[in-house]
Amino acid sequence: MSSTDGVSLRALLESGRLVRAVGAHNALGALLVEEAGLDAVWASSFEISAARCLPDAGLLTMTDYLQVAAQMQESCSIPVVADVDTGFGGPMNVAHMVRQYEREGITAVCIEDKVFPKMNSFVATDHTLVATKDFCHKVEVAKSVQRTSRFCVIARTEALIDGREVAEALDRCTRYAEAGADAVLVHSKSTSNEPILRFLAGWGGQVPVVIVPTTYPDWNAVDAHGAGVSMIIYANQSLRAAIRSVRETLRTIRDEGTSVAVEGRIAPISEIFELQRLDRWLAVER
Ligand code: SPV
Ligand code: MG
Repeated sequence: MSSTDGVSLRALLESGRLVRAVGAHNALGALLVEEAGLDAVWASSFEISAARCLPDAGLLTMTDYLQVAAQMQESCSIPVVADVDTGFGGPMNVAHMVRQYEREGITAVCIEDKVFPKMNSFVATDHTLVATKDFCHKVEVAKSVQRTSRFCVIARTEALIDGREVAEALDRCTRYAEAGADAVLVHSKSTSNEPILRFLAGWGGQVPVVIVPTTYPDWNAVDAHGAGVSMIIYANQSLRAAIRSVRETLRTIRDEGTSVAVEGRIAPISEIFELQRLDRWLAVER
């Protein structure tokens, strides 16, 4: 089942409950997010690029990202929130992107206000932003071409990533909401939640606020929700967990000459059959 049939991000945001999304880079990762009882999958540009051993620097094409997001949405029934960077270029690229993503069953995209090609927010480099009015135009274009009312556009500001003041993040997000954004994402690389708390104190509540607490992970979800956050994205923890775990397993196999020592801590084949929904496939054959 895809989220064309299932619950949309819009419905989750409108419920007033905290929405928790977790990053993934393929269909299996998306299914694991759903299986864990989380609300949405973040089709992370960082994870999807890393899965190709490439930096998150706008190297992959829209088609590359869309293919992964669509496969994720096919594998699970919770909404996939597609991280579409800058929208892959200018307003025309944004229009094309929204049409293609919506056609593939994606119900939410997140576009950010950096210059194309962007660089991952945690890289110590330039994070130049486009002018506020130019990004508002992208948001308006995205909203004007969507075909169904359930499609959601999250407008993300990188103002704090670019070292600008909370006041600018607030001004940008206010204008993005006025341009039609269904939610705003305020990203931060601070090791404290303090800039986000100041943002929330100044936010008028026009649309829901989304955060990505990668560098301030100690802020509990319940407390963040209480402070006015509607959605939290745990953007890359699955990938980081997988890398650590696979490395440890491979080292053990290399050093011990057998896989005996890892057998108790790796998934049995039967679990993989379940994730493949093998029973259902075999029923088709019968
Ligand atoms: C991603 O996961 O690709 C994101 C979040 O956009 S960040 O890596 O923090 O930029
Ligand atoms: Mg990204």
